[in-house]
Amino acid sequence: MKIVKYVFSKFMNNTIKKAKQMKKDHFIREYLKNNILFVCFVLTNVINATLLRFFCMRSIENYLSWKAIIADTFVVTAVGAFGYLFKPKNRFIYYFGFSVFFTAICMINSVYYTFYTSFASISMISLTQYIGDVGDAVVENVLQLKDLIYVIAPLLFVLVHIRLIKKNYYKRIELKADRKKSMFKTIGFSGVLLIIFLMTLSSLDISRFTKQWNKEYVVMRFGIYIYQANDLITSVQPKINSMFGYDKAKKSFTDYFSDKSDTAATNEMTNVFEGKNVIVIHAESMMTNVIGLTFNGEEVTPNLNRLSKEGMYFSNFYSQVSVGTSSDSELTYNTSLLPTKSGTAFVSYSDRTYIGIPTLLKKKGYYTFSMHANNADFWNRRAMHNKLGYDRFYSKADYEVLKENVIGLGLSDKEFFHQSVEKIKEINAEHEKWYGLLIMLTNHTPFSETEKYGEFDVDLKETTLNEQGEEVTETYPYMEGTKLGNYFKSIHYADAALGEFIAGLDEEGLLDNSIFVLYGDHDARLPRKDYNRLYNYDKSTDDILDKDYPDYKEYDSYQYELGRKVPFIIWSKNMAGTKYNMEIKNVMGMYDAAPTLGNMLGFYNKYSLGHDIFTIKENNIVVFPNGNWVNNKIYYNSQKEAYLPLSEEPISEEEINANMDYTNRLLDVSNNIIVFDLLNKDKNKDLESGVDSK
Ligand code: GP9
Ligand code: MN
Repeated sequence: MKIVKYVFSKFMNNTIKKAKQMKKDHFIREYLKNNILFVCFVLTNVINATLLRFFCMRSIENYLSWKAIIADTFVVTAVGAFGYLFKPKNRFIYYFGFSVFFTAICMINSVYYTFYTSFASISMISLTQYIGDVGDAVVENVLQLKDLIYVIAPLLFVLVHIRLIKKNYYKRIELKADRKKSMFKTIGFSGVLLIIFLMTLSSLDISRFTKQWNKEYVVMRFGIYIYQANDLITSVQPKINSMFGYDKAKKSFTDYFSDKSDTAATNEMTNVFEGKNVIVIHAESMMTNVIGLTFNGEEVTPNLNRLSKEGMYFSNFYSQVSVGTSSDSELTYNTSLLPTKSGTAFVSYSDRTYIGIPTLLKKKGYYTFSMHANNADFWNRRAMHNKLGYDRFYSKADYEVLKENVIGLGLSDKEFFHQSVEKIKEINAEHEKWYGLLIMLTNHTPFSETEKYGEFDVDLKETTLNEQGEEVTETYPYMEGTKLGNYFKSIHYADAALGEFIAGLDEEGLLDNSIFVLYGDHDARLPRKDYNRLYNYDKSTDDILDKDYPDYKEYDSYQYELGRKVPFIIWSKNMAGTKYNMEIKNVMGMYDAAPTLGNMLGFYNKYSLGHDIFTIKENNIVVFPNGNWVNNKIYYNSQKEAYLPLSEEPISEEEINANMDYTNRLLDVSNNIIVFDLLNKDKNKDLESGVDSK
């Protein structure tokens, strides 16, 4: 009896399952039958977007990135949902129109990627000099099959449409259709997709999305359609920002510069390096606190230590970056302006006028170049290096990038420098005077490829004598395995690369008539707790010392913020022991670099916001984009509205208020210059003569 019951229930279960399955099949079939145009629209456009990723970023996790697939499906279904508002016979026009539009996005990006290894941006349209380049690119590239493959989508669509007409499809579904219901159901479905998508986003995804400069990353995570919409917004925003308030902005600009001299003040450093070749190193994430640091007697940065000892070392130098990190540093170093309040100057305001160091040196007969073995479009450098006045930008395409020479983001610094020496040698042979910027890359967060940095222990080794009088070495983990520890290994590598570069230049005689300038672009954003471990390590517990311990060195939020200093060094081969070999302790910011170098090399830009440190000396103040500021006496945190005294000198409230006003004024003037393009002679007719804006 039990067996009969069992067999019967098994039979019934199977029958129900089959019935359900049939119902499901029936439902799918019915859905497909009634929504064939919509389904076709969604599939073709999602496949196109996936194909684009496949052709551009040939790695399986990129083109099959499910986050991007969900995002693309969301966009296409959301757009497609409104197709239901049209009568079935008119719906084709709507879908076809959008299909052509989406296909165009994929095709343009496909062509653009082949040439620039990056995705297209609407803002490029405003950069007229690029239209020609891209136009040529399209023509030369038009025959590539991979760029045409996307056309299959709208063509297929037309074929489906013709077949549906023949089958009298549109009339048939006209009778059944509840158009609004279908639309709301589809919107509901795309809403679910959106929620799923949003839930998968990490804070890194969101931050990269808002900055929009790492285009490959954004396309990989958000899909091409959202990327392009975001690009439209970020491109249009600066235009909107600059539509209102021009007169007020111009007045604040004129007022600010009215009492500034048209010529530079002179001092003991004026023109001392005039006519010298200049090599500038943009040292990625290099911080001042590594200088002089040792582990088990070994220097973390022996070469940097040497440069700082032999050269002119500015030991209280701050970078002034905002969300534009590397690019903000380049902006401020070159133009003595501060980052913009929203967006980034390099990405959002690349069509503005800038007075960069290279532009000014070109007027003195210099040949100017920049070198960075990464994609030229990273941080929109292709456009901006031209704007800043570099005659030539050597980017990834100019370097041989073998797989074995890649660390982190790209070509290793050692290999980059090695290949760059050859290029500088050629430049030196062709040009009488030259100025070049080299942007390092390997010492970039997350500092995780420690096996590639070479041997450098950040543990603690202690050697003692045992009872028998033999040496015994005890090893404690100390900074091993921490992010800061990995940073030290990485910076040790970067330092060695610098050492090899200097030796390479010297071998070719390229240091003989040159000065070498190095700036750290920004801090490495390392955890504060790691610094606490560095300064307060308790080897007996392998942990941080107790706060009550007498030797405990508090590394509080102020220390952390002040500890974000970066090195600024001017060095030349035989500088050691000369009058130039000195440490300058006055606070200094990235915006003081151009005026200081200008005084030494013989150029002047009235519209600098920083100062020549040898003129302003101890009266200098460094303004940060978040409204904080520091001078020799105080570090002021504007978010906390609190300060840390840095000297014994008394501090008055008036002094603090005056500095706060100065900070706000400077940030406003800087932002206005960029947003309203106030250095453009054609737009700002009152601009004084003598300033040749590009
Ligand atoms: C990109 C490199 C790093 O080419 O300069 O930029 P960052 O992430 O430091 O801004
Ligand atoms: Mn950087």
